[in-house]
This record gives sequence, C-alpha cells and structure tokens, in this order.
Amino acid sequence: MKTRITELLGTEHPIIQGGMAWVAECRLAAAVSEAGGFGIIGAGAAPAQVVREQIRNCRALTDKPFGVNIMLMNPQAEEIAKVVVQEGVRAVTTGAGNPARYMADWKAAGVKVIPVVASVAMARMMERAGADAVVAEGTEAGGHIGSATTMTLVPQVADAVDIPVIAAGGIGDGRGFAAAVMLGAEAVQMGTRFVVAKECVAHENYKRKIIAAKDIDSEVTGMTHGHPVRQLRNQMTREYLKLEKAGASFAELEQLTVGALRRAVTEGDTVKGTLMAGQIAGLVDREQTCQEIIEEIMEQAAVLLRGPGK
Ligand code: TUI
Repeated sequence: MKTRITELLGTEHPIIQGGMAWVAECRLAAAVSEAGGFGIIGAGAAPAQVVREQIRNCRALTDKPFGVNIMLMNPQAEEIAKVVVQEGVRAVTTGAGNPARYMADWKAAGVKVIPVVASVAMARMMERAGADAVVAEGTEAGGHIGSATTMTLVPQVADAVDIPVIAAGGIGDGRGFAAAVMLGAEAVQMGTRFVVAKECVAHENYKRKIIAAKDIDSEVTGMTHGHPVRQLRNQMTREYLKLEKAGASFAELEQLTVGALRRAVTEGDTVKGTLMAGQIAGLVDREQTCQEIIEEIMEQAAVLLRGPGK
C-alpha cells in the first residue's frame, strides 16, 4: 500500500512504531524497519550520547530508514535535536510538547518532521511551522495522552491540515488500520502491539501483563496536574490515584513515579513499576515477530479495504 507517508519515509508499509521510552531501542526499531514498517528509537529521558549510540547501533542492524522520537520534556531535548541532524536520521517524531523551535534546523538538514499532536489546534500550528506530517494520537494510547479519542480526532485533523495524517491510539490489528484509513489517515502508529514483539527488549513480565490485560485494565494517572499518563492498573496506579484523590501535590506524586517506567521495562517490576500501555492491550494476545505483526495487519486490512464480497 502506497501513501504520502510511505513516500515520505521510504517504507513498504504505512505502519510506524511508537517511540516508547526504554522499550523502543535500536533492536525493536531495526526489526520494524526490516519488516517494511518505520522503526523509531524512543529517546525518552536518555542522554544525547546514548541516543547517538542507539542510532549507530540501529544503522548496524538495518539499511532501511528509521527515525527517532524526542520526548520534549527531556532536559536534553535540545542536544538530541542536534544529534539527529548530525547522524542524518530520516525522520523525527516528537511528543509531549511543541517542537517549533527545532523545526528550522531539522528542515535545513533534510530531516522529516512529524510531531505527535492531540488536538486540531496543535496540528494546524505544526503544519504552519513546516511539519511534513502529524501523528494524531487519541486518548486510547498508552503513556502521556490528550483527551480526544482517535475516532473523533483523526477525521478532524485530516480536515484541518493538508499534510498527511498518521493515526495513533487504540490501533492494534488490521481492523484498526482499515478504520484509521476510513477516518482519513495515510498510516498508523502502533505502540502496545510492538511492546510484545519478539525483538522487543521489554522484560517478559511487562509483555505478559499486556498479553493478560483485558479491555478495561488501564488507568489514567496525573489528570489533576495536567500530566495524564495511561498505564495498566497495578499497585502503583492504586497508590497514585489514592494520593491524587486526597489532593497530593505534583512533587509528591512525582516521587512515586521516578524511575518507575525503567523498573517496569528493564527489571520487570509489575507491582511498583509504571506499565505504560494503550487501551488496545486487551486485543494483544501473543508474542510475534515484527514481520508477523506487520504482515498480518496489512493482509487483514487489505481484505477489509477491498470491501465485502470483492
Ligand atoms: O508523548 C507521548 N507519549 C508519552 S511521552 C512519555 S514520557 C513520560 N514518562 C513518564 C511520565 C510522563 C511522561 C510517555 N508517553 N505521546 C505524544 C503526545 N504528545 N501525546 C500528547 C502529546 C502532546 C500534548 C500536548 C503534544 C503536544 C502538546 O502541546 C502542548 C504544548 O506545549 O503546546
């Protein structure tokens, strides 16, 4: 399937992998790109030098194009913005903020820029600032989220901008892919399904929690302080939400979450760790290679998009 996104990114399939902190390191990104999708290294809270090494390691694993996600709350975001230019990365996606101040340098260097947005206003602003595409991410997604659903956000963003739109949040199979296309998207971004990819380094315990999750097993913490984060329900979310309800300060709540994502992903701490995952976790029921995931989705979507009886 060819769209403006496969053209922009030089991929076979219009599927991109979410830039998940700790989870989306070079092995996952390379495997997604090798399978014909667009792999992304999630810089998360990593120092710029680590991101540089990750980019070089990814290059050693694949000749295909891949990208880097820059989480804009990272104090090293500015340094990482320079690293992607120096290393000649094909595309950058950004999350949790406004990347406008880096845009001129990226564009001058030929780095494609794809901000993740959670509103029409932000999508319009990014188009004006020179973005090549946007990821419209609904509240079904895992991690840091906005409030609009994918179903409502994607068509409104698609109407508001002329640049191509990538749908994210709640997409985990060929049905979700086909639905996203119907809503006006030219590609999808998936995170949760790729967490349980065979090539993903996330701890077995983390993967098992996603596989075991049902439809309503995620919670959103941090709503009161404007930092909503979707994750699977566990002791961490129960404690957090109890404190939040009791009016705890942002600093107090932060104490609870410092290092908690790393503990979940690398150590498999499913009790006090932060198990970021989207609402689609309930649909994800087995570990597969990136190749199997992407092929299955594209085959299922092709049948659906051809229409009944055709
Ligand atoms: O960024 C994400 N998802 C993330 S970032 C992340 S790292 C983290 N770790 C621990 C605690 C909290 C976060 C985990 N998941 N998705 C992309 C995304 N961006 N969703 C929503 C937004 C967004 C929100 C507001 C983008 C722009 C925006 O604009 C604000 C502004 O500055 O104008």
